[in-house]
Amino acid sequence: MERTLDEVKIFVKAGDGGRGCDSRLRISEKKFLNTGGEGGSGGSVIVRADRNVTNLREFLYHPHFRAGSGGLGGSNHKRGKKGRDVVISVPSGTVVYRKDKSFLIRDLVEAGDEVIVLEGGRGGAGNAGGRFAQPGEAGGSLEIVLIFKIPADVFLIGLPNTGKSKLLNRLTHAHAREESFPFSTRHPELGTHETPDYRQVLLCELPALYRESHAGRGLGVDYLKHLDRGKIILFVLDPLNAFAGTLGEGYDILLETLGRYRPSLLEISRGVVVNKMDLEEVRERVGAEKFRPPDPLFLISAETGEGVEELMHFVTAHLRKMETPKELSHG
Ligand SMILES: Nc1nc2c(ncn2[C@@H]2O[C@H](COP(=O)(O)OP(=O)(O)OP(=O)(O)O)[C@@H](O)[C@H]2O)c(=O)[nH]1
Ligand SMILES: [Mg+2]
Repeated sequence: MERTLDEVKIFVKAGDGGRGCDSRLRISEKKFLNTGGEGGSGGSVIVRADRNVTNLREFLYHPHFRAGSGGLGGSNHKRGKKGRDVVISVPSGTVVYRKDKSFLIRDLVEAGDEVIVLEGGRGGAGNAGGRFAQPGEAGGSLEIVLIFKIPADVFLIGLPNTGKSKLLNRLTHAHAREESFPFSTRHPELGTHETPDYRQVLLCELPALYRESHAGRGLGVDYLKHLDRGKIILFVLDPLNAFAGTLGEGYDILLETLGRYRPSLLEISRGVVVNKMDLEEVRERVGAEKFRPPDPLFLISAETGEGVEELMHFVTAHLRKMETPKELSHG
C-alpha cells in the first residue's frame, strides 16, 4: 500500500517586474514627448486545492516553482505583458505554512480554495510620466511547508485487529487489507460511504494504536494529526482483543492516547463500536462486562452487517446536525 506523504517543503519565486521603457517621440524640431510605457508586473505564485490531486508525492521530486517575469514596457505608452502566474495544485485538506511552520498562510479545505502566497514584482515605470525609465521590482522568494491532513468526516481508530478495515470495506468501496494478525493496516485507508439519501461521507481508518503507541512503539502516533479534521471519531473495540483485558480498558487506552497526543482531540464527538457480535464468545463477554462508555455505543458485526445501519444513521444524523447553521438549529 502506498505511503501517504504528509509534509513537504517547496521553494517558490514570484516573477520579476519588467523594465519600463525609455522612448521619445519627436514632435517638432526641438520638442520631444516621452512615451515609454510601464513594464509588466511579474507573475504571482498561487497554491490551489485541486480534486484531481490526492497526495503531496510530486513535490518530493519537483519542489521548485517560479512564476514568469513581466515583459518590457514599449514605446507609445505600451505596457509590458504581465508575467505568467504559477499555480501549484495540492490536495484538498492541505495546510500552507511559512517555512518554520510558525506562520499559517492558509488552510485549503475544499477543492477550489486558493491563496496567493507571493505577488509578482511590480513593473518599472516608463519615462512617459516625465521620470527616467525604471527597472522592474524583483519578485520575492519563499520557502513553504505543505502539510496534508486527511479531510475525512469520520475516523475509525482502535487497538489492533478489532475489525476497522472490515468495517471500512463494508461501508465503502475501499479495499483495505483485512488480516487475522495485528497492525496489518500500516497507513491511513480512505473510503467514501454513500448514505440512502445520496450524501457522501468520507471515512478513514488510522493504523492501530495500543498502550505503547505514544512512546513511538508499534506504528507510533504521528498519523493522529489527521484527526484534527474529523467530525466524529469511532472507537472500534472487540472484547477478545489481545491488547486489552476488557472493553473498558481498550476504551481507556484509546482515550488516553488521544489526550496525550493533543488534548483538543478529546473535544471531537465520539462513538463507540463493539465489533464481532456475530461470535458467541463476544456476545457473552459483552453481556458479562456491562460496558457503559460515556459516548453512544453500538454493538455491530462488520462480518454480517448487524448493527451497521444503526451506526451509520447516528453518524449521518450527527454530521447533518453539525452542518446546520446555528440560527436554524434553535427552532
Ligand atoms: N467474526 C468476525 N470477525 C471479524 C469481524 N470484523 C473483523 N473480523 C476479523 O478480525 C480480523 C481483523 O480484521 P481487520 O479488519 O483487519 O482489523 P483491523 O482493526 O483493521 O486490524 P489492524 O489494521 O491490524 O489494526 C480479521 O481476521 C477479520 O476477518 C467481525 O465482525 N466478525
Ligand atoms: Mg486494518
